[in-house]
Amino acid sequence: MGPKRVVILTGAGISQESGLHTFRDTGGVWSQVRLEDVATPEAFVRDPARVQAFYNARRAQLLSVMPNAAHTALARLDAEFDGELLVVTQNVDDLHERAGSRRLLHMHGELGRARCTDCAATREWNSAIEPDTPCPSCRQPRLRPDVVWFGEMPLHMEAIERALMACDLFVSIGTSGTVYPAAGFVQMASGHARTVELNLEPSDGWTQFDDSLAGPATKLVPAFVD
Ligand code: BJW
Repeated sequence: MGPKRVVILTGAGISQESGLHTFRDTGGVWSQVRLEDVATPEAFVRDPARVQAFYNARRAQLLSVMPNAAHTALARLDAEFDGELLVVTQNVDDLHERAGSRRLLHMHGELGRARCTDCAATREWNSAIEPDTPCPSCRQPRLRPDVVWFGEMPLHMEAIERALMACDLFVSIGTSGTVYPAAGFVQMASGHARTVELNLEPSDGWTQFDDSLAGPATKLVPAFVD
């Protein structure tokens, strides 16, 4: 009998072959810019223009990349699997939904959305946010990318924890497993679920998984799904 309740966690590695940098690999985002300068609430208070420029560039780049075979395989699973399925992505790109995934939660937010720090309204946002761009709801120039920075609370945690406690298969794809709380998901699923890691190379926490398969996501994920 196959699994009935599946949770899949994805990280930057699943989008690497689409042309998006990961964070911690050689040449990754955090080797080009210090995370303390762009991915904390304190950085945004200190230098909002710099933080907006960093996200404006990534938002523009996102328009030029496409989902790859790994995203497509997960979308196929979404369409065909008649048990409970939840894809939890740490990625702020929209490649899962562009591939067709529907049962999906973005725990670190979305590059394609803006949030007003004044009135809290969020909305789709695919162009640049300049320091003087007004919020369409309250007209205050207080927009920020709707992403989760260090020290901020990740999104949808109740629904994610509920799914993890009930799942019988947990699969982690393309993540270094260094950022919490996502790095702790394998422990939450262990004991009642089979846990599998699919990553370019074994992550630091690979020994916590029942199985760890090494290779590129575009090869491993379609093979795992089919
Ligand atoms: C391939 C591949 C290919 C390459 N195929 N694979 C407990 C202990 C210690 C610290 C903490 C803790 N709890 C919380 C913390 C603090 C902090 C944290 O975890 N720090 C650690 C660094 C230690 N966590 C937080 O602050 C989080 N908030 C929180 O916990 O709130 C609770 C709270 C709040 C307030 C008060 C009290 C409690 C928030 C974390 C937010 C992370 N945000 C970022 C930026 C998002 C926006 C943006 O994109 O700019 O999220 S940081 C960045 O890292 C991004 C990613 O989602 C995240 C994870 O990275 P990921 O996806 O794993 O990428 P990489 O590069 O690390 O790994 C890629 C992997 O892919 C590698 O292994 C490659 O080998 C592999 N790969 N090519 C397959 N082709």
